[in-house]
Amino acid sequence: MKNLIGLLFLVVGLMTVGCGDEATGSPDGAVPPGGPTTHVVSSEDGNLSFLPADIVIAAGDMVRFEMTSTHNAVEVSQDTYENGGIDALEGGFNVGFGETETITFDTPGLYYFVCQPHVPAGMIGTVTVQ
Ligand SMILES: [Cu+2]
Repeated sequence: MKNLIGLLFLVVGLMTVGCGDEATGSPDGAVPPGGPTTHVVSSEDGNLSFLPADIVIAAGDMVRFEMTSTHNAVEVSQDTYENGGIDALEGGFNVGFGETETITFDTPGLYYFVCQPHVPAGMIGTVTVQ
């Protein structure tokens, strides 16, 4: 019984040390090397494409959509994307004309987005989250 209590204190002690290390692992809230990255998808007035149109990122990364005044970036379903539609995906991201918004992608998968007025010109894009 005495040994068991001793073991219990040892385990609790180790857990406390573990938490202490974690708390001091990221001073000043700095993102550690290998942590989330912010990528940029932008547009230019007079240029009917996203820059870049297709990007591959890691789960937990962010994409900052920087839209100029004549473009938006609206998430759509795969079906809408493949059929040249413009209907926004319910619950999807929606960056308005001239707006800049940072979206976090936590779940791996393929995300589709379009610039609604310029779908006929092929202004569409994807975010692949690995
Ligand atoms: Cu556009």
